[in-house]
This record gives sequence, structure tokens and C-alpha cells, in this order.
Amino acid sequence: MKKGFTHTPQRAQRHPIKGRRLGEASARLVWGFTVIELLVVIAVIGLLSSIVLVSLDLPGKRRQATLAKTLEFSQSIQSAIGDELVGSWTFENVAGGKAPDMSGYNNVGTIYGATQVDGLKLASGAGTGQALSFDGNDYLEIPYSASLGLPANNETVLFWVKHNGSSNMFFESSGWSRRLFGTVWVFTDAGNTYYQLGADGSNDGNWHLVGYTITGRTIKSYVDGKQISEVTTSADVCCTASTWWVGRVCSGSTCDLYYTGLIDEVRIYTKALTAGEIQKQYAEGAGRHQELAAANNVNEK
Ligand SMILES: [Ca+2]
Repeated sequence: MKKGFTHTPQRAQRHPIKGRRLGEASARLVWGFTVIELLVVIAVIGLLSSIVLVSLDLPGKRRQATLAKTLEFSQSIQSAIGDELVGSWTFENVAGGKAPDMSGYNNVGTIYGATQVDGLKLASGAGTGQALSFDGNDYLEIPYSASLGLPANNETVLFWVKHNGSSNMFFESSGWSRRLFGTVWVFTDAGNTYYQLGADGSNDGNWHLVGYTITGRTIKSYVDGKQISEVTTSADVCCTASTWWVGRVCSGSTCDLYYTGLIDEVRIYTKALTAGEIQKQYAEGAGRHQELAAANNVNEK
């Protein structure tokens, strides 16, 4: 694979915000709790109250609203207690062409043409939840920020895809260091060597959780919580001081290759999740990513 133009990789700066919130949060309050401890208690109370509400068998719409609010709340708490999650785009709250970042780092994505589709089914059968639909000339752009300047040796990217043999899902645009084409991940190290890892089985028209972790010079790819490939690089994987694209990639000197299908819950961590943590992500998200309503089914296109 050749690249049509050169780039000058620059080592990403250790992001200055990392640690800031924990530093603030670890300040002891006068009665001995940390802010994080209080947030956890609040989260537990919120979840317990939602369980009580659900157990009361509320009418459908109110029950769905309660579940959605609980999900949103737990995501906000997740960002408060885990600052390794530096980007989280759930596409539940798209507005004005922007996809908010639920991580707390405010890495807001800009949507070019992709549309929000409704009808994601919860495991309970309730129709709630949205994803982004790409029809072949759309993309999501996530601008560079210090929080997304990943360390070259400790990170995770995960997202859900639903497509029939499409390609061009994910692209780090200046260093070309991390890309997903169909069922093949491509990584570039600081010595400009390429490595390919599989995303096997993620192209059958059903929802799949795809992603990778990097620990030191070891890259592992995952599909649906199962490890697919592993490779050791001869140099650190290159820098990420650049824009990320979802649904668009470059080839040669042009950037006009696009994805057709659905994407949901894109997450970037400055930590290599363990296999168990990725399995947990899959287990939690699988319930939200069953078949879409027929009108939004990518198979119908
Ligand atoms: Ca979603």
C-alpha cells in the first residue's frame, strides 16, 4: 500500500488535561468523601431508582425515557470516574450537525451528510436509541485536541458497525497511523512500516463491535469481544496529532473513499482495555445493537 503524500509524524504531547480532573476530584471534602466517591454514590442511587421505576411497570414511553436517562447518566458518571475515556460519540443527541462527546473532554464531532437513524432496539424490545447512517459520501470529522493526542503505546478504539461488505470506516488523517478498511485494520509505525490486523466477520450486515488496543508495541484487534489478530511492531505506532474521520479515508493523494452503512458508539481511550473489559463493552452494547427497525435496516438499501 502506498501513500500519495508524505507526512511528518510528530510525537503526541502527553495531554495536559489528563489527570487534571482527577487531581481536582481527589480534593477531600470536609466530611471526608472525595468528589469521585460522591459521584459513585450518586450513580448507584440513580441506577437503583431507575430499577425501582422499571419494576413499577410504567407505561412504555415513560419507561423508555427512564432507561434513556439512566443510560445518559451512567455515561456521564463513567466519564467522571474514568478519564481514560477521551472521546465517546453515542449519536443519541445529535443536533445542528454536531455529535456531542459524552466523555467530558468536549471533542465534538462535525457531521458531513451522515444522518441520525432511529429505532435501535433494546434487549427488552423497546425501540429507542440512534446511530449514524452513512450512504457513500458522508463522514464524521473529529478535530484534533490535546486529549486525543494519544500516547503511542497505550490506547483503545472501539465502535459498532453494521454493513454489507463496505469499507472505509475509520481514518487518522495526517499520519495515516490507524485505519479500518472493511475487515482489515492498518497501522503505521514511526518507521513508516505498515501492519495489518483482521476484523473478520464484521461485514455480514449485522451489528458488530470492532476495535483494537495498543500496549507498548503490541497491537490486538477485536470483533465482538473476541481477539482476532495480534502483531508486534518494530517501532511505536505513529502519532495521532491530527483529525480523525469516521466513514471516510484517503487513497493516494485524494480522500474520496467513503463508507456505506451504520456506525454507533465510537469510543477512544488512552488506555489499553483488557480482553475482559472489551468483552464487557460488547456484552453491554449487544443489547442496544440488535436489528434496527426495517425502515432503517442497512440490508434494505
Ligand atoms: Ca447510539
